[in-house]
Amino acid sequence: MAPILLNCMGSDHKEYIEHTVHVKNPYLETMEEDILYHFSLGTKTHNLPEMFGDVKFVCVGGSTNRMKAFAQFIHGEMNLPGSSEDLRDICEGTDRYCMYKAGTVLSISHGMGVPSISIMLHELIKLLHHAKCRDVVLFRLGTSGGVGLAPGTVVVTEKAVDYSFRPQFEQVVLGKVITRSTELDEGVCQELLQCSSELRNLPAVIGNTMCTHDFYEGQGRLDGALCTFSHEEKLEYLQKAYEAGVRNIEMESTVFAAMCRVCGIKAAVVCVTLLDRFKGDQITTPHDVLLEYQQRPQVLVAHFIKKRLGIP
Ligand code: R2B
Ligand code: URA
Repeated sequence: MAPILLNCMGSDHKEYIEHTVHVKNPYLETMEEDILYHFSLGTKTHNLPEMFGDVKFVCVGGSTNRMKAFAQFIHGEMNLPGSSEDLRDICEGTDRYCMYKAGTVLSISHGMGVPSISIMLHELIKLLHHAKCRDVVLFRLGTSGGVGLAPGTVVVTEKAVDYSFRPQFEQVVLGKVITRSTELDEGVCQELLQCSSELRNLPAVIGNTMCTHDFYEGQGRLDGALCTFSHEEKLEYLQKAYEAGVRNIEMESTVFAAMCRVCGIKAAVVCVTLLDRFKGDQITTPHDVLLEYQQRPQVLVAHFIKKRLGIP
């Protein structure tokens, strides 16, 4: 039905739909001002089209330090003028999230877990809409627990799945559960895998990513403050996950995929695995090795962005 509808609306409209960020809220248009509270930005206090209108790539990740480091890294990789040390936190009016802009790349932190990233995504999607951004690609760069993979492997997510390995995200709205699909952009996913093959020291696979609402019990860890299951039961669950195509476990991918999909934004999830969950729960890898692992999603996505922009 959708293509017929689009044809009726004419090719200009179709082009508009394909390239812009869609907010799905009729009330937004009626608001005189929109305050993006957790970014400390607003439509009356800031000229959002001027500040962000040229943004083409948005990279989000859990930690503020990592996303600042990514902005500085991509600034250097893109040979942008000025010093990367001079990049300022655009959200300095709040300590909820940080935001840096390097050329056409925006780097933002989202904290840990679904509620934290979903608040950030509501405000980010509105920001991109108010700024009239076009053809934006959104990446989540993160860490994860691997399922049957060598630590340090980067997983590019095919489908983000829930605790039952279903490609869906459940949101409670007015006391009722709304289910949204979590499929990600296949083209961007394949392009990222191709990019990984062009880089040294960047083992990468495509696989499903399981998103949980907890790091310990929710991910079947035996080392939390609470544990109600046996070692055998943990392994049985991980084996089922593996058989369902799950290759890593983290805490944000389903809502990320669902919100981007509804709003027509091409999106990808790129997470490095810090350990193999079949082999343990505690993260015992030395700090310097972990730091290098955490740079891998950044290096991969930087390569993707440079390739898209034609930067050698
Ligand atoms: C990965 O790492 C964090 C937990 O340590 C969480 O934000 C995630 O998805
Ligand atoms: N992040 C997670 O959510 N789980 C892990 O095991 C490691 C990082």
